[in-house]
Amino acid sequence: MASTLKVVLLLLFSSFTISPISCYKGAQHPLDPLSPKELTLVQTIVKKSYNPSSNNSISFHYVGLDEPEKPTVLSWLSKPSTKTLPRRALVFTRVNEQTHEIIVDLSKRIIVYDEVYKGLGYPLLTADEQIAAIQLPLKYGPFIESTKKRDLNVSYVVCSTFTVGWFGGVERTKRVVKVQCFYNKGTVNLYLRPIEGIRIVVDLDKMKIVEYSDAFKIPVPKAEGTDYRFSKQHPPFGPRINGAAIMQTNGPGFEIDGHTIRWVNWVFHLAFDVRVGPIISLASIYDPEKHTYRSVLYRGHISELFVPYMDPTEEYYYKTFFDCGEFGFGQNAASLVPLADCPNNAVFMDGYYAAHDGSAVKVANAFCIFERHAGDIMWRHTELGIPNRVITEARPEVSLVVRMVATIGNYDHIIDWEFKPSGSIKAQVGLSGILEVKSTTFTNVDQINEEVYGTLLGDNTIGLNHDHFLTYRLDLDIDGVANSFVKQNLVTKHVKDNVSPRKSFWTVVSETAKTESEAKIRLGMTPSDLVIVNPNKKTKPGNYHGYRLIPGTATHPLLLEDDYPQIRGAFSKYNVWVTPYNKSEIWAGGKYVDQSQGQDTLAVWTLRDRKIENEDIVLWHVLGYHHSPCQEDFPVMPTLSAGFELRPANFFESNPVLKVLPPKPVRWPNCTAKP
Ligand SMILES: *[C@@H]1O[C@H](CO)[C@@H](O)[C@H](O)[C@H]1NC(C)=O
Ligand SMILES: *[C@@H]1O[C@H](CO)[C@@H](O)[C@H](O)[C@H]1NC(C)=O
Ligand SMILES: *[C@@H]1O[C@H](CO)[C@@H](O)[C@H](O)[C@H]1NC(C)=O
Ligand SMILES: *[C@@H]1O[C@H](CO)[C@@H](O)[C@H](O)[C@H]1NC(C)=O
Ligand SMILES: [Cu+2]
Repeated sequence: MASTLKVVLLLLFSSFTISPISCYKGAQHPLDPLSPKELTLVQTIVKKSYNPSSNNSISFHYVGLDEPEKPTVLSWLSKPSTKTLPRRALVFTRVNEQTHEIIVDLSKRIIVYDEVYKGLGYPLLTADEQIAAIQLPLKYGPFIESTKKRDLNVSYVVCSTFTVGWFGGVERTKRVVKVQCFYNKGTVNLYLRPIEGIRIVVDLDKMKIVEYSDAFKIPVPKAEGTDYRFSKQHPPFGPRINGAAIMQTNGPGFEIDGHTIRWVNWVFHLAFDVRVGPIISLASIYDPEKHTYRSVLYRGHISELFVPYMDPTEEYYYKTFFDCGEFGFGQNAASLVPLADCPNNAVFMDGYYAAHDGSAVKVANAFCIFERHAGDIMWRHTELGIPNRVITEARPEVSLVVRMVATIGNYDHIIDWEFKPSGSIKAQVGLSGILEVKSTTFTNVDQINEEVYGTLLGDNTIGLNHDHFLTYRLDLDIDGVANSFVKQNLVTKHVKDNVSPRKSFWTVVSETAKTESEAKIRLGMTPSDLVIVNPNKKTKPGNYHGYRLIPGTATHPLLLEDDYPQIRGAFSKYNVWVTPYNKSEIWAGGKYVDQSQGQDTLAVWTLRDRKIENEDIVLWHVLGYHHSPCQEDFPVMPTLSAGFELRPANFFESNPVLKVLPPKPVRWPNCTAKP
């Protein structure tokens, strides 16, 4: 056993040194997110390009890596080089009420592109401008009057910004947000205590209230029972949750080198982006038979999250949010809490983004990375069929998880990427946090005599119906960039001519999608396995190397297709889309989502019906929930998860984890804990 171990380790080690992965020691990885230094440099270069003596104020709405062209990255990786590729930043700014699209060459320290964006829609809202906007009502005479009228003490009023959406007008609107206010006296759970009847519109460029009305009043729901802090709970308590800790006497089983993570048979790159949060790049898996790493996922990340609420009344109709493109997953990343958000064996990584003024902001512990020992079984078999013998083989499952939490106002999104030694990649999003509710006069469902657009969760509180549609952009490169998308339809066949006692069976009828229109799929309609294959690489028996998409629950939009929010969120129409790789098609709801009119969505791009067979292709997967709230979601919602799996399908010649080396036994120490 010991000698086998040594041999395998040596093999692994020698192949490591010839693998492309270790060739960039000393140089910066071309897909690294912008460092704080680079963010500061962008700020300096961009600010300098505007006349500092003028009164123009400039705000930064997106600063991210301008991703180098894919062939450039791949050739950099394949050649042993310690040279850092030229670094460029993509920047969206607002100057003089205009949006600028800028590319900064960080290596040459110059702006290489600067154009005013004249199209529809606006960039990400910054955190700072939202903080400024929510202060405005608190000093605004008519609002103070309104709080008095409701017997509310304005010192306990907290407001929040909400994007306004688009509802059919063709004229260009100002960059405005709606501000809704809440009463947090006696609770920190402000979202469960909305102050109804007041309409506030703030112009973000002018930073002032431009519309105000107070139409009616309804008492805010009571504070009692809304607080989620442990210190505010009253008996009866319980149950007590049993604690556990992972012991890894040899430390973590993974290695982090800059942003590159190596674990067991995987290597991948992890980046932080202000808009989409975690980005997994260049995920490759080691094939011990081929003695090499094999590419699986060039780039994978959430592209957009569409959350339309189902209350069409004047006070709530506009709530149709695009959480990535309007608010930013990275901008709203929470600092993860050790031992609660992540287990004790987790390692943390910070994230950085540019603030409103362009300066670098650190999100401490934005990511955690940990080995998951969940007590699951990787594979097993008990053989009872051989007389007088019982043969049992089992291997414990261990996986590697990368986690980030984006808290957009009331909702918390727990974003996980999980890698398994078997070659599977699982992506999962857990929803937690607070529901969006409205106040009502009803205290019991028996009193309800009108449409309330949700569920009565308690006295005076309606949890509003809504959807969550998440779209993932998955640029799979299965053993190379040229891939095809194959629908392996499962088709019922009739047994003819009475040759069998059976009447029917099903068989697989494969269909390769030639163009984008052939790859638009609403899941759940016809049974099929969806596979990205490399049509140029076959296994020994002749099957194409591939990876299967194993979807989770299929959710389809219920809004009318010509309803304005649905036009903007048109990427939710299908659960699967495939497009040819295009560096500028990253954000499924469009580059400028705030107040967009759906002019730049995945649905629009695919109207070109481009060729996708044996091309560099990108798989888009939309998953979601229709969320009709229930009382258990109140006052804070137990995590609800959805996800999917990317799983090798004829990628390996046989079970890739047949010969995993079982973990060494971990010694439990005596009862004395380490200080
Ligand atoms: C800048 O602002 C000051 C005071 O607000 C004003 O007097 C001046 O004319 C402005 N200059 C320009 C170039 O707009
Ligand atoms: C409002 O609340 C603040 C802070 O608790 C308190 O100091 C103030 O007296 C209150 N105002 C009124 C009118 O009750
Ligand atoms: C890439 O996508 C953008 C945005 O959809 C489009 O304008 C451009 O023409 C595309 N480029 C190619 C080569 O298709
Ligand atoms: C404690 O550790 C010692 C030596 O490491 C071992 O001999 C002993 O059995 C352990 N005691 C318990 C209760 O596990
Ligand atoms: Cu929900």
